[in-house]
Amino acid sequence: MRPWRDHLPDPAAYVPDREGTLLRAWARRVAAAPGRPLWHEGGRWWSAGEFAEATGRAAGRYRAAGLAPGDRVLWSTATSVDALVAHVGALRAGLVVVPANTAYGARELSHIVEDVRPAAAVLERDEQREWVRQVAHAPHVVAGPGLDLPDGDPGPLDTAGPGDPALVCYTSGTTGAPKGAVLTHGNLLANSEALRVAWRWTADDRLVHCLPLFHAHGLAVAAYGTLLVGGSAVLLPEFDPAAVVDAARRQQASLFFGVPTMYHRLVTSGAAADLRGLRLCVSGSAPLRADLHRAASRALGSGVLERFGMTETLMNTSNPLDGERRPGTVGFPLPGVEVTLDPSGEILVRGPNVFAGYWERPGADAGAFRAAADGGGRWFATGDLGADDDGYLVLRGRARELIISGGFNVYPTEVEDVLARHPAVAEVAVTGTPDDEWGEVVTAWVVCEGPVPDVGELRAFCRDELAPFKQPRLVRRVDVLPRNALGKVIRSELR
Ligand code: MLC
Repeated sequence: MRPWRDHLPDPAAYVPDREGTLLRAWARRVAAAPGRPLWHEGGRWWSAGEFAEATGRAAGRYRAAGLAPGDRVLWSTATSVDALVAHVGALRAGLVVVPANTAYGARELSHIVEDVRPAAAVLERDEQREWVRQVAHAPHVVAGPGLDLPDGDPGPLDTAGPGDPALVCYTSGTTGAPKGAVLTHGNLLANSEALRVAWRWTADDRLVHCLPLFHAHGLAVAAYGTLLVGGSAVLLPEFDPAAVVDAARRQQASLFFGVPTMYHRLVTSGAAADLRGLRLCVSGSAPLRADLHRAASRALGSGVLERFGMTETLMNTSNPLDGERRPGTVGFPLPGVEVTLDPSGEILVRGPNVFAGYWERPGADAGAFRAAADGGGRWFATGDLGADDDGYLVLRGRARELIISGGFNVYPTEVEDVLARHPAVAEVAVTGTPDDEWGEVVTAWVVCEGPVPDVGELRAFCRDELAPFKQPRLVRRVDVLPRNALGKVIRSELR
């Protein structure tokens, strides 16, 4: 892999600040230019100073509610300024934010609450607030994104150090329940700094932000990056091609970040051609097929820049801003990040972006990290397989089973466990089927003695247990599931 120093026009521009935090770097930006626009929502701009004040007030509300540094805050909200105020306010108070998908149902949310034992929960939907109140470790503070709590003295702000936890982000392995990846304040800064340098992201940039905030892409890449560089972003509550074009034009945006499904919709709707004014369009969270890459780049008038990251490491590699943005590849290691391949081809990563470990799961840590032969710190084994194509990293599938649908991760075993309980299903295996729009769609291969339940029935059956994006979209009947000598289903033979 081409090391990052070789492809940056000015490697000296990357001066890692290992003592700092994202919050402190941002506080310096605000102090220097409090009047600069930061977030646009509902027809008006929030200035950086206004947002800083609101987040300080939010920190005071958490403190008044009895929360202390290190306490966890479950946070599951739609993309909005309120959500960001509640989020950044919690970080400023030294609280640890636990993002969760707003599509999660009672079972998915309860697991997180039981595991991380949050002191507070900031939740978008009324029913989510009901569910978490019923869990054994129910948080004692439950609020909506507007943080409708009494005001209080925030005390000292931004005191968390680089090694202190900032986020616990839940992600599944192939087996077992989702586990929390602990990301530190130092990880958040390192990630944003690397992107600032690699994409030459400046205070003059303006992003169209239509990603969910509860994942690394919308949060750590889009929102934190905007804060770090002192730039601005137009927040859209959902992805709609016409709304993206409208926001980009009216607010003279320069950046768009999306998942491949969004690029597919921008191309097929014809909206991509109206985004030619943008300086940079970045794709991530799932592989961008080379043909879609080319079609989108043609329509947008400049090459889509594909990059590669994951919850545990935030961003790892990126195609170059200058030079060839090669379709079908995810480019080179980002500043400060080292990437290598083990003998089986699994991608290993180390650097200041790599998380501290899984929340209260030393066993999972032992499996995820590998000692380094050079004594230079441990490597994180990503579970993705890669190859080196003339210095560019190419993703070659996954060492562990995972379906990526529209940029959301779906773990086959979780879906299989639920479907197997359907009375008509004797056996089931779940795989991802390639799909133009979604990248992959969840497919259930079922063995049934009687009639096969149709997809509508299976989705209805899962409704209380699985968020809609995990539910099958295709159902295929098979007489038997292919198994190896140990009886394990060979999913790769089901495609
Ligand atoms: C929504 N649906 C999905 C889905 N998203 N089904 C499968 N996969 C998905 N990703 C469901 C809806 O619940 C609905 O179900 C039906 O599909 C139709 O919905 P839609 O209106 O067409 O979808 P939409 O709401 O427009 O959502 C599509 C999307 C969204 C692409 C905008 O999926 C999205 O925002 N994806 C981004 C994911 C993301 O940010 N990932 C980052 C992970 S971080 P029903 O049953 O109601 O009909 C990470 C690290 C990194 O991976 O490197 O970035």
